[in-house]
Amino acid sequence: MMNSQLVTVYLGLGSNLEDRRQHLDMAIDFLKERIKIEQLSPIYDTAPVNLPGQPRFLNMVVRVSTRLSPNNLLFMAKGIEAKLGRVPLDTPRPIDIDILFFGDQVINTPPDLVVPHPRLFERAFVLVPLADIAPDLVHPGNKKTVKQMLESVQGKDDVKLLTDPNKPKP
Ligand code: PH2
Ligand code: MG
Ligand code: MG
Repeated sequence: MMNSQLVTVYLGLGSNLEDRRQHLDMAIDFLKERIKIEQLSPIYDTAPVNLPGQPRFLNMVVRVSTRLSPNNLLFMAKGIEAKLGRVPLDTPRPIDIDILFFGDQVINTPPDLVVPHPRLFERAFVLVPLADIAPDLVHPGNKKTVKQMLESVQGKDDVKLLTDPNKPKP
């Protein structure tokens, strides 16, 4: 079989079920078994968006490189969500793994695979950590950089820096 291209992918991770920090760590460990983790953003404590009454989230962004196809990567991400106990209901989730960017590809096969993520430009909980590791990344649809999208997004004040996972734990 022909080897497919190595592609840089940005994943958004979110948890709003305790232990949130441990759920992020476990998701990263599962990801490491299948794809190469290149960089982790800091972790932010964020107000829930469009989920009234739900607890606050921890959110972060991960840069990975992979030869998996978008569909296979999505399948893997759903598998990790299931392993961490996610149920397909509107209840607090141990982990949500979203494909934010897949190289500079534009993929439109709703409902499951729409890349870049259709709501990332309006989500401070995605753009703040993304800007920490990829401020100059250009959105292939709207041609804006992450930094530019971050300037016009609302809700940045309730995206609070928790900790930088790249620094050793105290
Ligand atoms: N994810 C959602 C909807 N709302 N809010 C925050 N703060 N963080 C999330 O990850 C999040 C959300 C849908 O996946
Ligand atoms: Mg999501
Ligand atoms: Mg999701």
